[in-house]
Amino acid sequence: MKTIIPKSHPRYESLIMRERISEGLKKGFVHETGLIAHGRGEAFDYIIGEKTQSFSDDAIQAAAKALVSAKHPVFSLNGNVVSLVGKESVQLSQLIPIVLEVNLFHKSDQRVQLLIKEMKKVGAEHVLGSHPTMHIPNLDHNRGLCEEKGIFSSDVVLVPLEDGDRCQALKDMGKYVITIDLNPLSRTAKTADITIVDNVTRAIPRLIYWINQIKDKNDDVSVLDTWDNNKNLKKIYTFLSKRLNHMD
Ligand code: PTJ
Repeated sequence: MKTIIPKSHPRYESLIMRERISEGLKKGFVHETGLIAHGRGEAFDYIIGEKTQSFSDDAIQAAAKALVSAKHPVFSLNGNVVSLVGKESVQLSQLIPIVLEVNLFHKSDQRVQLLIKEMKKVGAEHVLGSHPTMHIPNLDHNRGLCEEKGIFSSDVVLVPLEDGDRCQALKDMGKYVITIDLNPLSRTAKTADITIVDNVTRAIPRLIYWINQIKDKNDDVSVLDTWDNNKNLKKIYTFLSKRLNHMD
């Protein structure tokens, strides 16, 4: 039976996310370990303050610029992302435009098909992922499989909730990697070119906001050489340690 969560509940947003992930698991979108990943994310979100902090917004703005100036941007979707922000991902894909590709850590044809179907149900016209003929070099197992017209030939790739190995392998291919990861200590966070330390449920709508701000302006939107990801991560570590020290 579906749990009804009253809007007045002080932890409404967080509980709704849990419901979506749990529904995603029942429908076969989310892998069972996706629940663990979500719990880890929740813990970091709690410490971050469950809002988009200024350092995250700076990273989102930089990501917007990188995506708008990209020649062949690709958005890599997994089970958690489709369950939490499927609709918003479609909006983003139509706005830039950006190619959508279902690319899973725990790959199975069945989950790929289910997720593509779900993305189409929420408005996507075309979603790659069902014909992965290429392999990301130096990434063992079939989690390295990807589509030639998608991730393989992308210049900028948006990979939320990613694993460190694949993030590194994408960088080794010369891709400009943007990630969204609530854990600023993860290997992915440290490896990506732009790390957005925020919940994907807040980061994607905010990314849409920033893209709308810059998209049709003729300003020089190049960010690829100017964004200092390590500097931003250091700001986050300082923020977190101060916050923890002042929590009574
Ligand atoms: O659907 P699949 O098969 O591709 O599997 C997806 C998961 C997420 C299970 C897989 O990629 C995985 O195991 O990821 P990790 O290595 O646990 O990394 C996920 C990262 O995302 C962790 O650092 C979490 O803190 C973070 N995270 C979890 N939920 C969110 C999040 N970051 C942003 N927003 C969230 N809602």
